Amino acid sequence: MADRGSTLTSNHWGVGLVETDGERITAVGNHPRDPAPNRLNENIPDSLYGPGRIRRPAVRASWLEHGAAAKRGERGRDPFVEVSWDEVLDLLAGEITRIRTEHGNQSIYAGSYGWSSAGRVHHAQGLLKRFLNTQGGFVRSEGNYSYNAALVLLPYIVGPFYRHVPQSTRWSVVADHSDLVVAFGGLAERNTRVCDGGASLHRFPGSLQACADAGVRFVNVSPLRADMTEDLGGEWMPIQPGTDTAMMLALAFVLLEEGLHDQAFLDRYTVGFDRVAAYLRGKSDGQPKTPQWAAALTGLDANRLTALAREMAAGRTMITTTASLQRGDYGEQPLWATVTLAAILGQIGLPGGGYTIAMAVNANIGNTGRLFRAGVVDQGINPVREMLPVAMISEMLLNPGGAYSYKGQEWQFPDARMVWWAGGNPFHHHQDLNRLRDAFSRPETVVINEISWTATARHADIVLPVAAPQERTDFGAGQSDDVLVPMPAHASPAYEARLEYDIYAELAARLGNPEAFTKGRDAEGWTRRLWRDTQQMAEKQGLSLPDWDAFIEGDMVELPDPSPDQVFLADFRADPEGSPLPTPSGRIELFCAKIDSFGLADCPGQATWFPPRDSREEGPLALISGQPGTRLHSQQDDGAYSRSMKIKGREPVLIHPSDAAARGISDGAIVELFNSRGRCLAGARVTNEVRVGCIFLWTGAWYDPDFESLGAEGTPLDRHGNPNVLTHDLRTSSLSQSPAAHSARVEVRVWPHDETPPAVRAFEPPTLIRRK
Ligand SMILES: Nc1nc2c(c(=O)[nH]1)N[C@H]1C(S)=C(S)[C@@H](COP(=O)(O)OP(=O)(O)OC[C@H]3O[C@@H](n4cnc5c(=O)[nH]c(N)nc54)[C@H](O)[C@@H]3O)O[C@H]1N2
Ligand SMILES: Nc1nc2c(c(=O)[nH]1)N[C@H]1C(S)=C(S)[C@@H](COP(=O)(O)OP(=O)(O)OC[C@H]3O[C@@H](n4cnc5c(=O)[nH]c(N)nc54)[C@H](O)[C@@H]3O)O[C@H]1N2
Ligand SMILES: [Mo]
Repeated sequence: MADRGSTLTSNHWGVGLVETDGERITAVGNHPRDPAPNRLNENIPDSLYGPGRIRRPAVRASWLEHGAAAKRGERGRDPFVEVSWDEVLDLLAGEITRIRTEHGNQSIYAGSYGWSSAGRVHHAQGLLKRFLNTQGGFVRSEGNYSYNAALVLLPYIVGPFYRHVPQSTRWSVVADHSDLVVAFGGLAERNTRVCDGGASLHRFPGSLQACADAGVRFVNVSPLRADMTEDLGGEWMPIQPGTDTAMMLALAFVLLEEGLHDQAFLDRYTVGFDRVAAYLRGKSDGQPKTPQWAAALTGLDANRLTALAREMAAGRTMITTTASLQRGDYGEQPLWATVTLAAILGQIGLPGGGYTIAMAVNANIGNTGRLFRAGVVDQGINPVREMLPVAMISEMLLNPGGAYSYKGQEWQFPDARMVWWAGGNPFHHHQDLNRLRDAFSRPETVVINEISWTATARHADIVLPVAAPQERTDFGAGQSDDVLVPMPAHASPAYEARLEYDIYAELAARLGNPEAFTKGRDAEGWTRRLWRDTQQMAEKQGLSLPDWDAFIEGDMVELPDPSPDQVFLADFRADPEGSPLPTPSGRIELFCAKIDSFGLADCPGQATWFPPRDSREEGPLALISGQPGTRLHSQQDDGAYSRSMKIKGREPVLIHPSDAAARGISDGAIVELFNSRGRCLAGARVTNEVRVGCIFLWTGAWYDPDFESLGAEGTPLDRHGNPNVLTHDLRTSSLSQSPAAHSARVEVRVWPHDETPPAVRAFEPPTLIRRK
């Protein structure tokens, strides 16, 4: 190994420069051309070789003994038996055959949501789906955890989210044209360390600084001051989470009452403003959406809201709304209210005006785009029709055959007997983990491909240890990244881990149709094939890429930005008849007859205020579980950088000094967070960076249930600090059925000083025993 010239690798958080000792990866640094490198690469070496790495195939002990008749409620606490690759593949091939024969392919759920790793060929979900499609198919999932409400809502009212993101206005245009940026959910640098498929050159900090240098004024509407770097000199409006819709409606109310709305824009480019105006004035519900009304809900000053509305109308204003807002109760509403407010201002489609959704939720939005797509392993055709809106996993497993509503239609849950996950960690990403544990006690067989002993791996029956990105040959070409990165294998797969490609090829051989999966190629053959496809796509753009052998030994290849001066919806503004929107009316739907016709109480036909659902009884504090700065989600939480930020081994929870004082909590103390759904420990970080009444616990600390310490409802204490033991598993609305993690309430108390808190065990492997 490591005989290649290139030392590069690609991750969702950036390019890495790999150092090895000839056998193992010893350090990973950053690319010298990255203008704003981060420290996430520091997690790699420890995570690859630490105790959390899965070393050999493993089978849950009682499943090995009893197969699908094994007790299912013991998942997550049962010991495992390590077995050989031959044995595990024989077992799995037999189980696939049994499930297919007894229940059909529609009983295999392989929606398998998750971010897995960068790399075009060794894409975990893509390969799993390709394999299962050659075996009769599987139940897929639809949507994602990131911006699902946007995915479903926006096509009805403006156009697909996947048009918003690549076409969003560039920061350089904001610097040149905007006077004011009002950022709902802030513009957190921490989140721009990452982009799916790769974030090679981190331009966000520089782009924002250029705006500030050009005199653009920023307003950070967020419960966290740190969601905007101090250098920008922005104003912090510490809003109560879940109340942005009220604030946006109040801003719109002021514009309307003061005649600052752009009637000509509304007439020409939108439908339904009369309904919006009636709602703003309280004609339809008796409540005018005044700044005083919004002030009571948001905790912001009514006069400041009035003044802000006037400032927004006085110059060129860009409204940005992060994804976080729509990952809360009724998450469709802040999106619709954003569009409504921007339409009333009338600057949509003008340089530096209008709105963008999901600005600052990744490195590349607003900074760069991709000139051409890259080659991809074809997933084939899935003969199974059944699907699942991605966040309904617990509901599906708990209610096979149950009915639900989605996009205005009635659907039925499939009866999933086998669950197969590759490249995701539901015991990190899903809400209400105690409910998920219950749900995971239902299927007959749970299979996982993993690098590390995550909580999901511990809840599986069959665990397949797989190679990490630095242990396989591939190339990085992120969806919106303007760079192609060679990813030579720098070390052999550690211990007995294998390439997932090889695992499927062997399974397909056991099931009798290997060619259907491999098409006669090995993994390296696919890599060359995909590179050739990529070269051809480049050629169509007049660019010539090096051939594979030169590329894989060389440096990353930078591509020109296809549209550096992009202005979102400029084409529509210039010619609304010639470039209509793909909505029913061809215009922006401030009132949407289609959605209205669904008759959904939780998502009516126009932007509407709903208060978040958790009652005060759940706890006095609002819990925000934002993305961690020290890792990607739960990936490599056992790495050096992620661990360095823990407090006595627990995930830090940010709490305001007055909330801390009221509970006798001092900085660095171990605290217990709890509500009716669950409990976890965390380390207190007392800081006035957070709003009063609000606490922050980052996502991604590996869930670490202590079955020795059961709460009143029989729920185990999470020793480490995963917020999803506290979040609710309600959907944003029955329109989109999206996750709503950011709308949980909790209470916090000091862990009693005289009691030693239980040690964190998350980074150790589960108990491994000998076969009976
Ligand atoms: N409370 C709360 N919960 C949230 C959120 C929130 O804001 N609050 N945010 C949500 C969001 S936006 C998201 S996107 C999700 C993220 O949820 P996930 O995408 O599930 O999180 P990751 O930690 O990235 O999980 C990826 C897993 O894949 C494994 N992996 C990496 N590479 C490979 C590979 O090549 N093959 C295989 N087989 N496995 C691999 C990693 O070890 C890791 O365990 O979390 C969601 N959950
Ligand atoms: N370093 C790092 N970066 C990441 C990720 C990661 O795991 N690590 N994950 C990536 C992924 S998959 C995604 S989807 C994006 C997610 O991007 P976002 O969804 O934007 O990220 P969050 O961190 O959940 O939220 C951003 C901020 O929104 C604020 N906020 C939360 N709720 C509310 C609210 O109701 N109102 C207002 N006004 N503000 C609120 C919080 O202060 C929070 O800090 O991040 C990406 N970037
Ligand atoms: Mo996400």
